[in-house]
Amino acid sequence: MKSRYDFHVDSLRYLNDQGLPLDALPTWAEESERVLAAYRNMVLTRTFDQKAIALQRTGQCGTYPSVLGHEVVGTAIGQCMTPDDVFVPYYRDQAAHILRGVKLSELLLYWGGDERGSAWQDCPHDLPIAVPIATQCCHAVGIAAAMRIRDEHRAVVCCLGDGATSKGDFLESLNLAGAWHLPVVFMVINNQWAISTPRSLQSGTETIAQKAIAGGIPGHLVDGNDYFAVTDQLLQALERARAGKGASLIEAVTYRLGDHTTADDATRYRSAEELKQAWERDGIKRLQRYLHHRALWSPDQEQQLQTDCKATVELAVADYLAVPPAPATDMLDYLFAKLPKALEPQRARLVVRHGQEDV
Ligand SMILES: Cc1ncc(C[n+]2csc(CCOP(=O)(O)OP(=O)(O)O)c2C)c(N)n1
Ligand SMILES: [Mg+2]
Repeated sequence: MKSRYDFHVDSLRYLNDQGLPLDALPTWAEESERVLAAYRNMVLTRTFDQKAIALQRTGQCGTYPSVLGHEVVGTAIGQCMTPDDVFVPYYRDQAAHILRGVKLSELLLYWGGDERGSAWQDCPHDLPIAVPIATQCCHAVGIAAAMRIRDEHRAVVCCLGDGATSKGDFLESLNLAGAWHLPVVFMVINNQWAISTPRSLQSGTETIAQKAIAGGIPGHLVDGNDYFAVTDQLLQALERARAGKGASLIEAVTYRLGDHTTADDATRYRSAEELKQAWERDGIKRLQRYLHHRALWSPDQEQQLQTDCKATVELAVADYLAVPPAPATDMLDYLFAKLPKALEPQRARLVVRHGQEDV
């Protein structure tokens, strides 16, 4: 019997767990300012994350999905994309949002239950956070199709989780991206869990990257805790997309170090030992060790960074808490072009109860 088609999935890793290069690093890694900026963004993201959880625990924020463990991937995305590209996020992309220009106070506003937080002031063409799983993949290919039709040299980065790759929205989008050679990069963040469903039960495929093969696009596996690997693979995928050569899928293998959201308790379904091992592969620690090896970082700089990040986050919290609540009538006014008659009494009651002007 003849083999008709062989496929392969490549995999990329540059740093070992101790932050030492396993091989020669890509040339762009010589730009130490870029690498330092990445590290600072990861620490800022983690500081923000801790504060957001604390706000939820004290009744000052709604249900919040921790980004703990995803900081490397998000930072690489934020650095590799150009302002003209379009970011199509899911709900655990805080690190990328920050570099795209989203304000921390906007993120808090959104997770505080106020939709006005989604109107990113400084990056209006990035999409809002998608909480419904995988639906953003359809939006991403739609935007990428528009770019292709207009012959623009831009690209879309669409983020999703390992669990999202089991959904039809993702598989249909992948198919279209391949069939139409669309300028989109699917960044699958495989954090080993989809709430309480482990990766081993999520899919029969050995890798998620190989799902790309069915769509006729390349699939790459990267160590999602390795800043150099994620960045290098993404730079190549974006170059390919902008050059009109089509879509790619990158599976970034990492670990969700926190609970699924503040409404979850992961100790009920995963072992302390598994979590401990995952912490040993933490990407922030790994990059910090690399910076120390290269004599680019010192304990004093670390302390200063921690202080600066805390101050930045506190300012954002103050901005967030100072936003007056949206009028309760907004939930009706923005849902209907013309309010149905049956809801008019409800709207009138809201006006009375909240003392708002009927506009
Ligand atoms: C359409 C839809 N179905 C179910 C849910 C409930 N839900 C929220 S998160 C989640 C798991 C997603 O896991 P994964 O894609 O791996 O992303 P992660 O949360 O691990 O980052 C599910 C099923 C949802 N938000 N939307
Ligand atoms: Mg997951």
